Amino acid sequence: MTHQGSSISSKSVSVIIPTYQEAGSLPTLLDRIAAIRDSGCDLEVIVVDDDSRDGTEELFERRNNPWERLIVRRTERGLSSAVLRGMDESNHDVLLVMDADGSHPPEAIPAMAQALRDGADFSVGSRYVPGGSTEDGWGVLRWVNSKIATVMARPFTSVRDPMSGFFCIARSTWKAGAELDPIGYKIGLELIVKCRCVNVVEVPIHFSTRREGESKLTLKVQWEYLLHIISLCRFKYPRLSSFLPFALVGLSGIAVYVGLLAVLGTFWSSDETAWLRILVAVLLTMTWNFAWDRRLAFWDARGSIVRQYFGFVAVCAIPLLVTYFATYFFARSGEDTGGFGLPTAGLVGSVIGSAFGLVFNWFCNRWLVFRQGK
Ligand SMILES: Nc1nc2c(ncn2[C@@H]2O[C@H](COP(=O)(O)OP(=O)(O)O)[C@@H](O)[C@H]2O)c(=O)[nH]1
Ligand SMILES: [Mg+2]
Repeated sequence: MTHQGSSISSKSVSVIIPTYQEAGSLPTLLDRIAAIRDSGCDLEVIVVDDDSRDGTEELFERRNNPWERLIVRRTERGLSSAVLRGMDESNHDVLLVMDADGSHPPEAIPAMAQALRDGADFSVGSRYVPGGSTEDGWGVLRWVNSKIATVMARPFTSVRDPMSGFFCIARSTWKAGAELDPIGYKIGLELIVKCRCVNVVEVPIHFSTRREGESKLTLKVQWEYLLHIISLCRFKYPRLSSFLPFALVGLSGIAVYVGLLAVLGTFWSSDETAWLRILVAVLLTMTWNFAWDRRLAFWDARGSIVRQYFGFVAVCAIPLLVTYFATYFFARSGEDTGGFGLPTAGLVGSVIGSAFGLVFNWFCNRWLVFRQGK
């Protein structure tokens, strides 16, 4: 979907800056932004600070400029929700988000806003397009990190630098999008996906290394990024995001089943009760699959867990029957030709039953057992 980017006539930009402990960097940044304003780009600045208590509030009191606003959140925390808060409080048609640490050059703001007026759905200050660059001195680890994160964003956008954190979107595009989930650190990527931005323009920037304060890129942030990618997959590719985990859980079920038979066999080896052993292993494996499928493949289902469980077991019974009859058929045809023993027939039968079950169970579970909520 392309939005009405070209209908944005306003020259005014709301610059939103989330901050945590950035009092050291803010004065220079605000001065650079003020210089852009003086050169004819009408803008307001909204800084959303998470109760840093580092002099940020005093700084704004001293500056006392009507176009520079500070919002201090006393109880809430988090980069993405801070950005959303700033967007909520903004007044102009063009919204631009940037870091406070000086890594994003505010001098690129007019070009990024112009890209929207020229019809883009979204514009990014980009390190990885011709003319863009990164300041030397990035550790190898940080570079690898950024590259991996970028590759993981590939299924959602072909933008070369979706991670820069320096981006611009029209209010109308944001409002027309799906509800946003401020999970994780990459609200830019969230906006591209949820607001279905197709025409994304990259404006080359020189990305500086922060001079003051510390980066918040921690292990926790990386874990949250992974969860964020999963949630975006579920939004953009709902079928695939359900079927793939379903297939993997199915595979794990084979290992669980074989393992259970082996373990049960060590202390319960009577031949007469072999059928009972198999039944116990089958039931436990089904329960294993149910628990994981419910979490990973049918995360969005509504309804009672008991009903779901019995539905799941009932659906499983059909591929088990297929396996049984296929095994029986091949064992019989083996008898006639003298070539097919029972273990081989069992193997062929279970491969057929599993392949059938993979497709059949997924469809039945998706449409009958784990029905989606509204
Ligand atoms: N309000 C708010 N801002 C944050 C939070 N975490 C990071 N920031 C700000 O978000 C921007 C990006 O964070 P930064 O540490 O530079 O991340 P990096 O560029 O990936 O190293 C900076 O301006 C931070 O001050 C947070 O929890 N709340
Ligand atoms: Mg930064």
